[in-house]
Amino acid sequence: MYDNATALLLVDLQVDFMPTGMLPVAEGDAVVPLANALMPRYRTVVATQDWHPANHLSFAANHPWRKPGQVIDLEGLPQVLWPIHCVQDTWGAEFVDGLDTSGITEVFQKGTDPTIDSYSGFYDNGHRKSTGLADWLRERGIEEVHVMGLATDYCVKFTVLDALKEGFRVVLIEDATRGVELTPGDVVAAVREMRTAGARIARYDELG
Ligand code: VGL
Ligand code: ZN
Repeated sequence: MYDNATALLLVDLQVDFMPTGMLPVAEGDAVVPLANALMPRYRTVVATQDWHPANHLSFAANHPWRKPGQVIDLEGLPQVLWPIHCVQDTWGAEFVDGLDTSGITEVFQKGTDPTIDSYSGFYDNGHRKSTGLADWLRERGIEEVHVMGLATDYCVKFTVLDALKEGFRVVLIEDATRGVELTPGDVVAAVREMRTAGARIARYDELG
């Protein structure tokens, strides 16, 4: 059991990010047993949930003639276009079946504004609106967060970078994450970026 100042952050362990989902992450299912094994060690477990309205502008389908993988300008920000995924109240947005959700203390949803994407669990991509997660953690005396989940090169990365900016110590549980890897090398680059920003990179079995 960790001390009360340490929280576990489970990023986007949702049906659509599983290998058979709408935005498949290779081996995304492999991290679910690690989440289940880790949860009992923490007093505070936060799960983020990508939670888009059907008209979300990160969906290629909502832009005529665009396809997934293309990058557009969305209200002044570069936006990768994705397949339709994690639509609110659909099966794809649910936590994966195998996840023991009874171990989750609180869920933070993101990506609800159709005009801006939100990879981080803390802020949207323009840092315009907060989800309230940082204050919620601080109110509970959390000083350190251990982060795992999907996807390493998007939501995990931006959650880790924002956690560091908010002043938390951050441990990335590297082998409990998997990436989208739109371009080969994206995952390695993302881990390097998190390390450079101040995250400790650890393996599941090093956590103790
Ligand atoms: C994610 C792309 C779009 C993620 C969410 O969870 O990493 N990636 N929406
Ligand atoms: Zn999304």
